[in-house]
Amino acid sequence: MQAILCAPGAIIARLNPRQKKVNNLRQKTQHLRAAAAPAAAVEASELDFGNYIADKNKAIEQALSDSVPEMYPERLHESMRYSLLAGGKRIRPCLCIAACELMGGTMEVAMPTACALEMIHTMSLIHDDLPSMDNDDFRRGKPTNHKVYGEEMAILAGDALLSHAFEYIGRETPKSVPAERTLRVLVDVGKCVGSEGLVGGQVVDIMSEGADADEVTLETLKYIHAHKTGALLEVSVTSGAILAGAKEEDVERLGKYAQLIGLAFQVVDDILDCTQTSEQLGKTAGKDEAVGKATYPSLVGLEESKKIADDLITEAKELLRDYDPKLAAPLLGLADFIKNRQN
Ligand code: GRG
Repeated sequence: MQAILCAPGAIIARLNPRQKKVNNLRQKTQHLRAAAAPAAAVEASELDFGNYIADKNKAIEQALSDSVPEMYPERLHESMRYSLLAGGKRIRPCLCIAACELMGGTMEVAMPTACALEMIHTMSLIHDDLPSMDNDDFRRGKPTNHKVYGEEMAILAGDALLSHAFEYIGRETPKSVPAERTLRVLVDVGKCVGSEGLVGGQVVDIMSEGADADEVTLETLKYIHAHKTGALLEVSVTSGAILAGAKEEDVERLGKYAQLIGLAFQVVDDILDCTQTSEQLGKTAGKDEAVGKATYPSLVGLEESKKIADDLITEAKELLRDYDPKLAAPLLGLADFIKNRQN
């Protein structure tokens, strides 16, 4: 999380004119564009990415369903399963499995952690949609958890998914994986969820929302993106690599790849929020503008935002250049998928 993460310092820089900030952003992202101009672009070779994702997603859906059985108290488990099995692109589990396989591991080794990451992601969506947070009625094309099960149950289903995630990694990771690798994954995932990760990003996001969008600095926006969204994507990749027994330099390199796709993911998310319909997104579109949120399109415009996302993805793929193209193809494809996704 270190390289593209800027501590916000002061959350709001007052008297900071919009144009100055736009220029500032252009300057600050210049290095991204400069660095992202390789002699020959790195591409996913010979992989039918559609088939690859379909295969992985089928296995992930089954494993997710098995991970939270229907049991007593029925209503709680139904609520957990409602959101966990509501669809979703399953990007985090796919990243975990693809990184594990690239580093010589297997899908079976990564699957418990892959499921746990999706449990954590799902619980963060359930809590994010609550009336006290974003107050959303739709998610993944369905009524949000609290709309169906009520607020108390939605909070508790999220809590249960969060604790189950850690139990699941510890209990279900195959015993062939050395315990210190599993322990490291548990520590890393815990860190990326807490005050230095997702929760920290959400808090800064909430604190920034009350402010005039013109007064939110680029540093703050980057902090929010890197923590709220990037942290979980990063640990998805690095945990897969760690479980496979990757060398430290590979874990670090893949972590950098993940930081770049993580930022691109959020830039694309900002773009989609103002270009897609609610039907296309499966959640309320246009919310950022409605609540006056600072986003990449609001700061630098739509075209510049697309360019920034493109450059981040190109740079991320460049980091995979030294790996066997066949083995790296899934992570290359996932980077493109993040750039080109429509929801
Ligand atoms: C994690 C303890 C804990 C608390 C949660 C509410 C909260 C704290 C954080 C909010 C995190 C949040 C909602 C981040 C947004 C991340 C994001 C861009 C989600 C959309 O991800 P996709 O596009 O969604 O992968 P699908 O539905 O495809 O899985």
